[in-house]
Amino acid sequence: MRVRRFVGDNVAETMGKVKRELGSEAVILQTREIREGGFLGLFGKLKVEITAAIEETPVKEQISVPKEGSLREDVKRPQDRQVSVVKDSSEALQEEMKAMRLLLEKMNKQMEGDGEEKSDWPPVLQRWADHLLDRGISENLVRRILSHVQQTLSPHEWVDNSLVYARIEANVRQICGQIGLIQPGIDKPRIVALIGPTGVGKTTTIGKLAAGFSIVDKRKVAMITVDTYRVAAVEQLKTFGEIIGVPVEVAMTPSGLSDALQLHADKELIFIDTAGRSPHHDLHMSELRAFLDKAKPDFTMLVMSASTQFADQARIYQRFEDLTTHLIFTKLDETDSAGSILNLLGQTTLPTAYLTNGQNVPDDIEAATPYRLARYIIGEEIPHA
Ligand SMILES: Nc1nc2c(ncn2[C@@H]2O[C@H](COP(=O)(O)OP(=O)(O)OP(=O)(O)O)[C@@H](O)[C@H]2O)c(=O)[nH]1
Ligand SMILES: [Mg+2]
Repeated sequence: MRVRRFVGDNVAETMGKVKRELGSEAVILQTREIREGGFLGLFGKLKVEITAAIEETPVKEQISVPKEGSLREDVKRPQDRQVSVVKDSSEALQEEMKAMRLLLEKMNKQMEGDGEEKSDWPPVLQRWADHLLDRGISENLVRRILSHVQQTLSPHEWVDNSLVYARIEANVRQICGQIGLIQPGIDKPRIVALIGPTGVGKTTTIGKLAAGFSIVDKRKVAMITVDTYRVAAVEQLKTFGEIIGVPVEVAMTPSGLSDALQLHADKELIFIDTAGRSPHHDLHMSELRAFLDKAKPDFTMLVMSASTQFADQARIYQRFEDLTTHLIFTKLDETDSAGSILNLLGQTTLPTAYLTNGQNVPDDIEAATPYRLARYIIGEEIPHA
């Protein structure tokens, strides 16, 4: 890992230097304001200092210790980060081993016939059971949905595919009934923060929402990113901002976030993009909490990918639950087993806000409705005998 210190007059200029020297994949290790010149640093010019690093070598070389006394105090800190990178990879290994152990336990249970209790359905309903299970809906929910079909339709109606589909869909819609969409503020901006694990589509979804509200609804919108961990993350939001004509601020610290919010007090909507957080990483979670404590968003939307398997979704949900007011499901175009969403919605009273189904900004997003959710969850096709 190559670690470098950059100094500039402001964040944008210094980030530009980082990008030019180390490229977009550089990782920001530390950002702070410093005074340069002046007596003992007093009354000097306020500058921004960014310490950044780029991965160049295999992990084992990251633990090389710098020569004694060769680093100044402020440049030493990144070294702590290097250690934490190594710690991170050992945490990841532990997680992987835990996941493997769970998988083995599950396989053992299945081999011993000790899995979830299987229901026996009349053959005409069994294909529906298989279809719903294939789509990732849990055995318990499938049992609940098909019992409802059995109880509300008479046996001669079970062969009527459209009737059974409609009954299942109505039941699924009921489970997905909680919906909550963003309403722009009237006297002061409504603040909307998107949170969630890495790579689920937070930034892309903010781009889609900001474009929709500003271009289609003609609302006054601003975006703020607190994801300053990677240079590329800031660039990504800035690019969206430039294309759709929405201002983008970069906030390095919770108090910087307050300032950025203040700057846009005249807007109707402010979107806050956060860095992807591993739900297993306590430090990351407390950093996120510090930003949210400061911003006090009106809506804190947990973004989850529909293509994540249910066990992981459930863990992510548990970890972010107390920060979350709404849910967003992304990547619905990437999976045929969005049933995991139903398992989750069956266990929460949090409303769903938006669904995204592709990479195109701003088109691939829709407001959630119980009807659309049910369509994604059950699929459109009728299972054949
Ligand atoms: N197929 C598909 N891809 C999507 C969707 N939403 C986002 N993506 C893609 O997912 C990838 C990650 O998206 P980002 O918006 O950067 O995700 P993020 O959650 O901000 O990621 P981090 O900031 O790194 O945590 C990009 O390639 C997006 O184009 C979607 O609805 N469908
Ligand atoms: Mg992002």
